[in-house]
Amino acid sequence: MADRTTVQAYVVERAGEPLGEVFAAVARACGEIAKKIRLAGLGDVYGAFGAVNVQGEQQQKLDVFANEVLTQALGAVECVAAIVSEEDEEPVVFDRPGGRYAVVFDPLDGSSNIDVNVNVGTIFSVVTVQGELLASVLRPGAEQVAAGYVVYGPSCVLVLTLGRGVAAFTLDEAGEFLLSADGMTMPAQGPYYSANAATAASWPAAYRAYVAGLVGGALGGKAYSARYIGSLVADFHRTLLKGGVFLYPPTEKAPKGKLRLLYEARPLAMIAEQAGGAAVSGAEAILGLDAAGIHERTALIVGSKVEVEALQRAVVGAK
Ligand code: AFP
Repeated sequence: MADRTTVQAYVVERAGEPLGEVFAAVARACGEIAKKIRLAGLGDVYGAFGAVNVQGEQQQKLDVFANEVLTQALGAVECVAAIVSEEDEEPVVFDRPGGRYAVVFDPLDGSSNIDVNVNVGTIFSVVTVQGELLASVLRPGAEQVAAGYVVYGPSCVLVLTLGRGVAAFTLDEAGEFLLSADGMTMPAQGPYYSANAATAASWPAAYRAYVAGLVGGALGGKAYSARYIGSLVADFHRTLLKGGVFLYPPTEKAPKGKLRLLYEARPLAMIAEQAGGAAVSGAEAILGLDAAGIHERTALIVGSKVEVEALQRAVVGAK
């Protein structure tokens, strides 16, 4: 049963006023995005915006809207020194003395699903700016101060970690995210694996054998079932709640993986670890990886400990 604890109150109590303001801005912006998504069919918001972003992807109108709303909301927060967005080639730097955090985000992940009314999400991470901005955001994800995501689903839920556990907040009718779950834990092993099976022929052999093993009962005799939405936040949210593994392996088309290290893999890895799960890029923990650039891609295997560690063993063994 939801209590009346808002995101801001929760964060202020555990991490202080400045971070509370960052989360209040994110929550406000995501509330606006949720409203826009809910009414998408009634406004002129479906479809392509007509431009291609830095990733070479067609921007959807809602990508652009979500990016603007988050940029404006975070730009008004005194302690935010800069933002890094999937939609912007370079970081947006706010010239202010009190800036101590950079917020890194994917404003609307899975946006190609919008037109068919399938769940989409916002993913974000907060890092401390120490010295040079770029060096600060590229440092390994283990140094993230906080991370979270919003899943725009049948209900709109914001999940966050401040580095001490995981909590969820549900958007109410008045537009406020209220605490709906605290101390969330991921099952140690789950019933599902989640991957784009259409790309399996071009995965490294260890990944193909691993998934065949999951289906064939190699992990404790369980025969895993498949679930794949193609919207990372939704696939991750199910994995967090039900357990199992989400994997986006290297492919021939994307040998380094498709997903982005800074604003997709790192925040979800932090949440997974804080909930008792794990996240690797293959042989290595996601949170230990350095980044060479803000839009760097990675393979991502995230979920329950049993499945992720089994994958890691398989990849290390294949080397
Ligand atoms: P879009 O934002 O372009 O829809 O990409 C979504 C995404 O980055 C992520 O949300 C999914 O997990 C992944 O792509 C799905 O990729 P495939 O279509 O290659 O399975």
